[in-house]
Amino acid sequence: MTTSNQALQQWIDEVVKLTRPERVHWCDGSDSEYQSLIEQMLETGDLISLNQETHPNCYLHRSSPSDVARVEHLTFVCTQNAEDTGPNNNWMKPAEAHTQMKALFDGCMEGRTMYVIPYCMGPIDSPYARCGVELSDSPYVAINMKLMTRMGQAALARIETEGRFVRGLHSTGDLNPDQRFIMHFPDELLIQSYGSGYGGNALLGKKCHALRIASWQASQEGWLAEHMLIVELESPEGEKHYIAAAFPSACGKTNLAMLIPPESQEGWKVRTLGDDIAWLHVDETGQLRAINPESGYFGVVPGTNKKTNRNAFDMIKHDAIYTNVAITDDNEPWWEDKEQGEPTTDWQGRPINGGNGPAAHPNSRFTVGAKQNPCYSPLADDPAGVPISAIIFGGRRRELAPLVYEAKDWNHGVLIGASVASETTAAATGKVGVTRRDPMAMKPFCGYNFADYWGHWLSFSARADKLPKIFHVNWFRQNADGKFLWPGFGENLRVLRWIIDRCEDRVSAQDTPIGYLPHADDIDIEGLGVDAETLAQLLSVDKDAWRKEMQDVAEYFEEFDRRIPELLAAEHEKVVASLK
Ligand code: GTP
Ligand code: SPV
Ligand code: MN
Repeated sequence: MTTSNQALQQWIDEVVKLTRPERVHWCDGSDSEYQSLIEQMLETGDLISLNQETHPNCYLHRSSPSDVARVEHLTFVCTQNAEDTGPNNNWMKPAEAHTQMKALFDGCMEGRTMYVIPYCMGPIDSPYARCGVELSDSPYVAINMKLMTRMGQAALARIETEGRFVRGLHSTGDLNPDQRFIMHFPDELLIQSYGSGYGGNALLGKKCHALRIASWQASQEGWLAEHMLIVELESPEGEKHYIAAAFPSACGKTNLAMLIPPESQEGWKVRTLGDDIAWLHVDETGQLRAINPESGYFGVVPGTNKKTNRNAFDMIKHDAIYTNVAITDDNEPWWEDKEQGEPTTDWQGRPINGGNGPAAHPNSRFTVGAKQNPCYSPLADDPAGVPISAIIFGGRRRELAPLVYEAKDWNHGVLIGASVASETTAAATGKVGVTRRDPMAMKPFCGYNFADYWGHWLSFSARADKLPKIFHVNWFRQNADGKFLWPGFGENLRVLRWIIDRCEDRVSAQDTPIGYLPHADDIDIEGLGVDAETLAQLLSVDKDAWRKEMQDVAEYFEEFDRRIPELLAAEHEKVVASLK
C-alpha cells in the first residue's frame, strides 16, 4: 500500500531504508486484521491463549521482566533550549538525540515486519481530534493500538485530507534497558522510542502523543491536554454533571471513571467517558469541554474484584489482552486481590513460589475497547465532547491531605494542582511509596517547562467565561496501622455529591487557609462504617503540617527559578499568610 500524503510516504521510505524490515504491513484497523495478528502471535508465542470457555478472546502477553513499566529516567524531551523543557523533564539536544537514535534504529527491523499504524486520537469527526502514524516492529503494539485508538483506514483518510499528523517510530529492539530511550521532538511533531515493548513506552498515541506532544501543542493553541478521567454523574432527579479528574498513575482514575453507586446512593447513575486522558477546549460560549482522545483502556489489573470494581471485573472477562498477570491451573488469568481462584504460574511463567514476590506483576495491565465497559457513555464518541462542571486533582497521601477541599477560585485551584504530591506506584520503574511532587498528575507527561504550563493554566481565567470549580481529593489517608481511613471506590460518590452540590451552590462550607472544606454534616456517612471521629480526622487541617507543606512547595517552585508565574507565587503567599 501507499498513501497520497507525500510527507508520510517519504518518511516511511526513509524509515524502511534505515531499519530494513523484511515486510511492511499497512494496518487497516479491521476486525479480521486484529484476529489474524492474534493468531500469528499465538503461533510465535507472543501471546498465550487463556481459557476460551470462561474468557473468550482473552490472551496473555508476558513482557520481558526488565520491561514492565514506564521508564521516566529514559524519557527525554528534545528542544533547542533546555529551559523550554524545564527541570521537570530530561533534556537532550535534538541533533544529539537524532544521532543516538539513528544508530539504534540502524537495521533494527531486519527479519521483522514493520507495521504502519495510522491512528486518530479523539472521535474521527471531531475538530478537537488529532492524528498520528506509528511505525512499529511490534504486533503487540499493533493490536493494542487497535483497541486503544481509532486506528486504520479512517484515520489514514483524515490524515490525507488534513495533512498534519504526529510521527512516531518505535522498535522493541533487543530490550536491553541500557539501550532504551523514549524521545520527543515537539518542534518536529516526532516521537522515537527504542528498546521497550511496554504500554506507555511503546503505544505512542497514548502518553507520548496525547500528553507530551499534545500538551506542548495545547500551550501554543490555547487548550489543555491532561492526565484526567472524564465521568458523567446523573442524580436521581436526572441532573447530569461531567467531571474531569487528574490523579497520578495507579491512583484511581480508572476506578473513579467506572464507579458503581453503592446501594445507599439509590438512583444515582455513573457513566464513563474516559479513564486516563482528557483534551479540554473552551467552546464558542466560553464553556470548557472535554473529549477523551482514546477509545480503550490500558488499566491496572491488581485490586480489581467484584467488590472494588464489578464493572471492570466483568469487562475483562472477554475480548481482553492481559499483560503480565498470573494464571490458574485451568488457564484463567489471576492477580492479587482478585478474590477468586488460585494461581499456579506467575507473570514470568514460573511455578508459584512465595519467594518470587507477587504472582501477577503489580503493574500488570488489561487492554480492552471502551465499548466493552458496562457503563460506557456513548457521549465518548460525541465530536463536541462534554461540558465540565468540576476539575478534581488528587494524590495518594497517607497523611496531611484531607478527603476533599475546594479551591477558592481558579488561580488558587491552579496552585492546588501545581502543589499535588503523591506516593510513587509500580506504574513507573523505581521505588514505590515515595512521596514526590506530581503537579496536575503530569510530572511524567508534561512535554514542556512546568512553570510555563502553570502560566498556561492561569491564562484560562481570561479565556473562558464558565470555568469549572477546582477541587482536591485524597482517598488514601491511613491510620497508624496503615489501614485506609476512607473505604473508597463506590463510596467516593458521597464525596462527588458534595462537589456537585458546591458547583450548584446548594451547600455551604468551612473556610480554611487551604480552601473550602465540607461541614462534617454535609458528607453522608450513613451505613458507611466510618465514625464521626474518623470523618473529623479526614476533614481536619493540621496548620503546622500545612505550614511545612507550603514551605516544601516553595522549595519545589524554586527549582523553576524566575520562570514561575507571578500569579502563582502570589497565590502561594496568600495561603502562607493565612496559615500564620
Ligand atoms: P493509570 O492507568 O496508571 O494512569 O492509573 P489509574 O489512575 O487509572 O489507577 P487505577 O484506577 O487503575 O487504580 C490503581 C490502584 O488504586 C488499584 O490497585 C486500585 O485498586 C486502587 N484504588 C483505586 N481507587 C481507590 C480508592 O478509592 N481507594 C483505595 N484505597 N484504592 C483505590
Ligand atoms: C500510566 O502510567 O499513567 C498509565 C499506564 O496510564 S501507561 O500507558 O503505561 O503509561
Ligand atoms: Mn495514566
